[in-house]
Amino acid sequence: MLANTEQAPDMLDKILIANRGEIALRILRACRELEIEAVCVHSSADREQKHALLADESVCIGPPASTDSYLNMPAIISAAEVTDAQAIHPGYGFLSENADFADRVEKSGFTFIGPKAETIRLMGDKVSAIRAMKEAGVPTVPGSAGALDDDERKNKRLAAEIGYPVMIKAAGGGGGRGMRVVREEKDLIEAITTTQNEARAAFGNEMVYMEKYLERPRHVEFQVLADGQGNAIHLGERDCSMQRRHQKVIEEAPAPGITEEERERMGARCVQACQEIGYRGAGTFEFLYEDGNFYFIEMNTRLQVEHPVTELITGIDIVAEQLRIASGEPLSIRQSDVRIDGHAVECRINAEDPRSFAPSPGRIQNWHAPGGPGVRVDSHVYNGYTVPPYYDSMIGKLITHGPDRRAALARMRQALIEVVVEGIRTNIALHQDLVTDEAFREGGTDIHYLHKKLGVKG
Ligand code: MV4
Repeated sequence: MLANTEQAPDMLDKILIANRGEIALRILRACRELEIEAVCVHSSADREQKHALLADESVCIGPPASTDSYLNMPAIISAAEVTDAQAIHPGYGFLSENADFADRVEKSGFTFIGPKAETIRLMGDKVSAIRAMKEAGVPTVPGSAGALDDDERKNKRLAAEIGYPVMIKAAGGGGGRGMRVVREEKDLIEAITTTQNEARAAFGNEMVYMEKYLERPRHVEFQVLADGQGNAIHLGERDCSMQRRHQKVIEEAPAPGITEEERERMGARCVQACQEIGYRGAGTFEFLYEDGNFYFIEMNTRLQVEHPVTELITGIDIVAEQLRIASGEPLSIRQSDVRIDGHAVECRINAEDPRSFAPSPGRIQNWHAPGGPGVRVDSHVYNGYTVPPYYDSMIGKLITHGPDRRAALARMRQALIEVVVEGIRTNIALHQDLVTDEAFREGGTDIHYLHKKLGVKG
């Protein structure tokens, strides 16, 4: 196995990072380890970004609004051309799951650091994603075999067969957009029509499908790596159930209560699915987990915000692996090399009002990072940094690791005491409340836990 610091002969020499914030810095750091030159692009609001200041070259790609900068495909591809970069890393969000962007990157002669455009397209359409997973032997939610048509009697019969409550979801949706719970037959037809109309307006695709609605699931997702040359491995699972309005707040790995046997069985299914669809790069299989059963809901074809918890328990640098795979190297890690060591927890620190959850941009007057054994801080902010109002409010992530869940949580409690962010409002107090919450400390709280805990407040 190659050590992380060795530059293999055929590695990429220079890449462009098409993102901002903590993830741009994370990718830059991986480039430095692999001796790959890094070009960063930034909006005019992001000139003082840490990664822009640290990069080998920086290119301003447009005004502050994302649509004019981080979503501006011609500007990003031009930046790659003028700087002579070989590949483009999209990070997460922005253009990371845009199949047309992946296509344009490749057609312009660059490597897209991610799966093939056709794979992104396959997984972007939830109906085709579920069909592909079913064929590969991944367990899915009981539901319609494909998109619904307008036959009302047939749809009512289908819902009765599945059993109420059911959920109507848009094929073009995902991440919580375009879905509706139906508890009784009298509401079914209107729910289908409304979801279709919303889906047409929001995604330009009116296709909807039906699933059994699971009342109290947990969100458990499996991390995979595949080289597109027939080799694939899984790095175990994460629990991301602690969320508010589809924004994850705390993630951890491994998922509480998941047995080694469940991990091996589900991991093997995900690996097999990767091989069957010719997957390439890092990816995540999202499942709902309820009463000991896994149900596939979506696949993310990108690096995820919460990748560090998996890195800490496996010792594998997921971003470095993405860069090796994009360089055309076969996977250097075998499944038998992957060991789960202890437990890791991640708290997402957001610049937001603790009561309203509204973004709280502004100048950070004082920033102090926590430290000590098993503490990792992934953040691009510094003393005097101004959080711009144009983008996501996440300003960094605290990630702790320990020999077991109790130890990882104890380190997180201390990290949350040590961290200082002054000048803007943050959700640090919420995290302090959560890591001392009795039910959360027990482990295994479901996706509705935070909503219920916040009660009238959230
Ligand atoms: C569901 C569900 C219950 N039953 N599907 C929300 C985001 C999208 N990825 C899928 N989502 C859900 N699908 C069935 N059949 C509940 C959710 C859901 C959810 C899932 C994961 C994490 C947080 C969530 C919050 C609300 C609803």
